[in-house]
Amino acid sequence: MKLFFRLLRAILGPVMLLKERLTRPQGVVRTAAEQARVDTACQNLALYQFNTCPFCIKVRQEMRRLSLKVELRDAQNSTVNRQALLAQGGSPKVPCLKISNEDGTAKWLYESSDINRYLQQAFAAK
Ligand SMILES: N[C@@H](CCC(=O)N[C@@H](CS)C(=O)NCC(=O)O)C(=O)O
Repeated sequence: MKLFFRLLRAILGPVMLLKERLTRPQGVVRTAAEQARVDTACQNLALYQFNTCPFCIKVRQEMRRLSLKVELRDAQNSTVNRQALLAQGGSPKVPCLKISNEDGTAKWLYESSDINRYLQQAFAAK
């Protein structure tokens, strides 16, 4: 059974990554000053994710559509990232967006739809 799922993942993974590449959205274009402001704001964000998780791909595509440079943290192959996600976020589930605050606290936002809604509200053109 384990082997079956491993095989399924091995086949579907590259297909999903190819589809992600082929359907890559055009990012919104901002003025240089506005993009610099957005880039600075994105330094407070990190996406814990798996490369071939469809929900993570959905969030990555939204980040591309909004032209957001958000650090991606592999929670599948990196023990450090996986442990941080579980210990600080409370669940090993991905995608999860870590939103760091100036005072050192952080919010761990789960659920791809909620993450995309947050990104749209924070970064979509007004
Ligand atoms: N409803 C969630 C589904 C997320 C989900 O099922 N993620 C899977 C990977 S594709 C996961 O984290 N599985 C590991 C786990 O639940 O511990 C969303 O839209 O973000």
